[in-house]
Amino acid sequence: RRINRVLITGAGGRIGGMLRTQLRGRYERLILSDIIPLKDIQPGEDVVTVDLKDGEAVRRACRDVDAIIHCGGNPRESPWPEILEPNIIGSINVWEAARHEGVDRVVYASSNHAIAFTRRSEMLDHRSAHRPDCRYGLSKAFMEDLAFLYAYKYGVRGFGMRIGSFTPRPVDARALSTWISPRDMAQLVSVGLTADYIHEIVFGISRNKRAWWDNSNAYRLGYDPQDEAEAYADEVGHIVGDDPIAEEFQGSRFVSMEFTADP
Ligand code: 15L
Repeated sequence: RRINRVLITGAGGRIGGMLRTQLRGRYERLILSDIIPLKDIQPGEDVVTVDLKDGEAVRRACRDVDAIIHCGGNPRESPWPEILEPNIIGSINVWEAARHEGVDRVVYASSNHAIAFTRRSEMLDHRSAHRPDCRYGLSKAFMEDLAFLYAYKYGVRGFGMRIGSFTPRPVDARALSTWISPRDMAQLVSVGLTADYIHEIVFGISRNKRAWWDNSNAYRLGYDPQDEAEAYADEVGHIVGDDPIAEEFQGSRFVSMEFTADP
């Protein structure tokens, strides 16, 4: 099916905002949704202010949409209510709307924190079991399972990107493993918008030598990252935190915060 009308949720956020400019002019219409009113509306853009916990509003935003790029929600560890509404209820509303409005696919921002309660000595791939390292990571694990269910049961294709660290350049030693550059992020979303699949999980990282995640599933689907974090090794390789639990696990601070178990 041809993708003409694309909805970006969280279009005012860091990744959504980058995609808004990168995808400009590529589709007949970009529908941009955020909880905060968006400004500087360009030709080809429609802007809607939507709180993801409002199912009716989400459904309206999905009318006549071919694909959703779901970047909306809370991107941080937070108390339960602030995870439950935007991330859990919000995701349910997005996939319910996709199902009932006949949306072809949802390309969505999952996170490494769905699997990052894992020692840095271990390699994972797209088939590894969920190991959420915080409430936020658990909400992403839930979203992946939600996407799987709606793909196989209702035919809403799902493309889950377990994003590492999205910044203009790597910021510390951990990012030499987890970084994804803006242009690689944009390319990975394009793969999600064009490839043929039912539901897939890929890692949102550049071509990083020190990666902890085997991204062969993304490569198989056509992802060809142009950047590698290793190019910044001299610059940031010495930037290491002093929290031993954070440094031992892939999820870093997301693992060590509130950590009271025996390591
Ligand atoms: C995430 O999921 C966060 O949204 C982002 O701010 C970073 O902390 C990133 O993970 C990361 O693991 O570096």
